[in-house]
Amino acid sequence: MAKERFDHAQIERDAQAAWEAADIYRVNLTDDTKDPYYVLFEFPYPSGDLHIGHWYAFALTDIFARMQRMRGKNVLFPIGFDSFGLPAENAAMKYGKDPAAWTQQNMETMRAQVRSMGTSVDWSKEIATSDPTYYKWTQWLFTKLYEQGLAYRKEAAVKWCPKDQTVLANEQVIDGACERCGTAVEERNLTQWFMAITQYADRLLADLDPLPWREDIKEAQRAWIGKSEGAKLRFPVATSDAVIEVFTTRPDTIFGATYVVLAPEHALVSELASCITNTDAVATYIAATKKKTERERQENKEKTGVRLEGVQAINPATNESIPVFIADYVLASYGTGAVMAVPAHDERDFAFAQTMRLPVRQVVTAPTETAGAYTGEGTLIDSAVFSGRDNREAMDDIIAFVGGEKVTNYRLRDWLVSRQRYWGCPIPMVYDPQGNPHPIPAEHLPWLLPTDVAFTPTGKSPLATSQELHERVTRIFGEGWTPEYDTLDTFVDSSWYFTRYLDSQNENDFSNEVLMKRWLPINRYSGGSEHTTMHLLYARFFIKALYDLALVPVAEPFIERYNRGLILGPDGAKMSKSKGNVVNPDAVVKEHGADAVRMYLAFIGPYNESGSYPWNLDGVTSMRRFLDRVASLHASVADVPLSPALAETVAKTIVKVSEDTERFKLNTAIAALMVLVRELERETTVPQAAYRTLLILLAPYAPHLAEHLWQQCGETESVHLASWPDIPEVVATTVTIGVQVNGKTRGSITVAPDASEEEVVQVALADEGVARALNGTHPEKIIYRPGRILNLVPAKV
Ligand code: ANZ
Repeated sequence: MAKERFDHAQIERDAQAAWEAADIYRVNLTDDTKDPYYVLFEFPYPSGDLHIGHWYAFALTDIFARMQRMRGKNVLFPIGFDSFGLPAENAAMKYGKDPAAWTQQNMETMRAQVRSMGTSVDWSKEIATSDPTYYKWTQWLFTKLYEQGLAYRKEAAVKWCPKDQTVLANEQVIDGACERCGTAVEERNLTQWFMAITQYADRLLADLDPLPWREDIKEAQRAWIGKSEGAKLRFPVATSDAVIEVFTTRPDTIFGATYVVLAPEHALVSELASCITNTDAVATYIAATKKKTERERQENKEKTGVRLEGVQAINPATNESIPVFIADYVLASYGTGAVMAVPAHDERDFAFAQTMRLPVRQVVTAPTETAGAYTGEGTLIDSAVFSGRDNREAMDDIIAFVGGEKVTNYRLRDWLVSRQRYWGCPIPMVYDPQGNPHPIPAEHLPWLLPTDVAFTPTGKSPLATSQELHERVTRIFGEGWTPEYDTLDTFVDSSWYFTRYLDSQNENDFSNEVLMKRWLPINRYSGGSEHTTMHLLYARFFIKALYDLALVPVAEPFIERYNRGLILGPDGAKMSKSKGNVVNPDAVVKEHGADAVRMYLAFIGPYNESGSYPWNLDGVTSMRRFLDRVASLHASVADVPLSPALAETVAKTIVKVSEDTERFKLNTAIAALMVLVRELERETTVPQAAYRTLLILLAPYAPHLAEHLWQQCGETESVHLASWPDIPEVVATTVTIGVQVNGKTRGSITVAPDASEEEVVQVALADEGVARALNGTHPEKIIYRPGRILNLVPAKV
């Protein structure tokens, strides 16, 4: 049956204009007749162009926000811009553009694009982190943390590109070279600002346990914090009175420690210089290490290192004299920066011992012969008086025997927040003539970013070139006082933005105490999995610190967290400009309509799982056809009663769409809508009550078309203000069918016993396991035994 194609452009324009005119998405934060519900998505960086990933992030969260609103919640669903950051500065350098103007212009473009999606965000709460009215409070909060000793200065190494004359982020160092120009990077020491996140390590861990987050997200945070219980043991240097302190989680293996390894940067290397006889080799190795990032050093590559000739250490358990090495697999910043190496029971030590042809001494029995290191538990052997004991049980006694102490170590480092960059929040500090730091008093905030700066890299922070900044400091603080030139990591800006949405115009406070009590913590926060560790952990730390200062009423910012998957290019590779596989949503929206794009993205796979899905234009087209079918049904609608069978399908659809949308399983919710539409198409006259329910259930997914059809039903109020149907108790008469792909069971689905083959296939395609097995291909052959089993055979490649 040929279906008429509705005019999406017209429908979208009308709907968006009507919503704006009636301001239906503005939330009254003080309304206490409804339950508050705070839905948040990660605010975007205004890069200037909304890509399909933004759609995936915003439009799908919007589906959930819309349903919550229709279910009677008072929904806060805000948007803002994370508008400080490097690209604005790069544009300034490349094209001579003013970063502020460039950013403004990009925000303007993006606002229009976000509107085109048909999102229900409340624009009245908008914030931009680069706006002085916002960063005034970033600065004020920084000074509060400084007063608590939670922001402090110390010297730290940074990666430095001598050609570009700039500090590089870790991600900008590739194989020891600058990402942009390929020059070998160097290391420099700079005095920089840090936040004492490590003081909160234990609380960040403990408070994670009760959160209803996906276990893998929690696990990633735990691993990032990396709490590790072990011991500090002392290995005296034989030829001097120096002592090498090692951190180990396996003190039980000390009788097998046949050498010691220092990080190349370890202070002892220079202290022992007079004993070292192979100085040149050592210096060369240290220079090579400086070019690598910590991440590169931890990669599982072949181990390298250099022996410190002339230096020997004493194993305190065996009293044997053992060699000492430097090797880059030992990191200066972890533990004590030195390890006792036990090649028989540690993989990295084993690999190193193989390369260096060092002895391997087993001290824990292994249940079976192993080719590499045995890292499991067992009975101690070759361990003097401890031989024969269980390794775990003997642990404490061995620590005492060698005079060591138990310690807890964390992988988490304090958070380096200084950036030698222009387009960021100025760190609100000044220095007196003696060089002591002082926070800038509140009456001088916002401490404005100067505009008379040179962007050409000179090796100094761009702020150092500002005449105005110098004059400002002298005028306010006096002769000899100097400004801080660094700006803050943008992760500081984004660690508290969600509190600002509650009172974005407040000139006297960073947020509003009463509203924070009512609206925090955030009910559901959706975002990208790349933010699992840094942003999510920083925000949790920040809120805990502010909680301790009695500035916020909660110690955890987010109740639920949903990480979305990734939309890949049509070729299945990660979308990137260089690969030329970036999908421009504007063109697709123009052609097929915003609703079809929203629904396609919702149908592509479960939203709250870490899958990645290739973009497929055919999928958008078929979603559009589905919407055309919904529109065409309208002609057959009449006020007739529902048959009992149809009433049951409607009831089941309500249950399925409500439950699945609630858990962000948007794909299976859509599959249920498809089943209902198929049923309605079978009726010669479509009962009005059933059709109206369909439109309400569809409204969060296809907000424009649902609005249009709702008005056609004679309604004058928006469908988005309609009440979600009550969720009926369904006495289920369903069957469960096993689904095979190529004869292998990949999932099971639940459908009505009389479901058609087409419906069954539709539901099966939405099943996660099945979709994964099909891997983006379409089944060529379908074998269906009604009510029992479905076998899908994909086309051969
Ligand atoms: C001896 C040993 C024997 C170890 C054995 C392990 C197994 P986590 O769990 O990550 O804390 N280590 C200590 N400091 C290090 C550093 N700065 N750089 C690289 N490696 C370091 O791991 C702690 C273990 O990692 C320590 O325990 C140490 O090796 C190594 F059968 O000591 B072990």
